Amino acid sequence: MRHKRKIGGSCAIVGLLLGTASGLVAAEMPMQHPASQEKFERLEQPLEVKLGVVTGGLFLIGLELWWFLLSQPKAKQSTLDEGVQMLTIQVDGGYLPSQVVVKAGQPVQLNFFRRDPSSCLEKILLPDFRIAADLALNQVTAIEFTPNKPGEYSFTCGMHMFRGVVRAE
Ligand SMILES: [Cu+2]
Repeated sequence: MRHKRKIGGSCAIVGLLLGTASGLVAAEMPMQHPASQEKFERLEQPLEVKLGVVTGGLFLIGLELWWFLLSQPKAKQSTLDEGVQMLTIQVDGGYLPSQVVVKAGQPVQLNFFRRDPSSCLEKILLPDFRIAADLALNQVTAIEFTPNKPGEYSFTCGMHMFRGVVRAE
């Protein structure tokens, strides 16, 4: 299931790029070649094809927005262990859960369990706490910090491609 999500995400990105690219090409062609405009008009594709490209592009853009903005899994609450708020985060094609909720002013321990071999996810960054750590494959790496103020603190992979949020309340 997790794998399907990952593949779906890549497909959505590729689809968006293709949709945007073909849309841009279609839109810019006549402007870039004003001299050959007549030629283009004669060879022009039927309206249905254009509408299809536009509709497809819009659909893919919508899919992309949904993917990144609305399909986020629900935030997970931490559990308390000897005064430390503990949470395990699976690192596999992203972060699961990608949103966690903790109490401000109390120490937090995030246990990152990296299952994904891709080098993209080998580093974890928490810029708000000046933390940068390597995640060993198939091992749990504990990251500890204390969010003193309520707010949202993000954690990302080394290249900021994957992102998660710690919400301190
Ligand atoms: Cu990355």
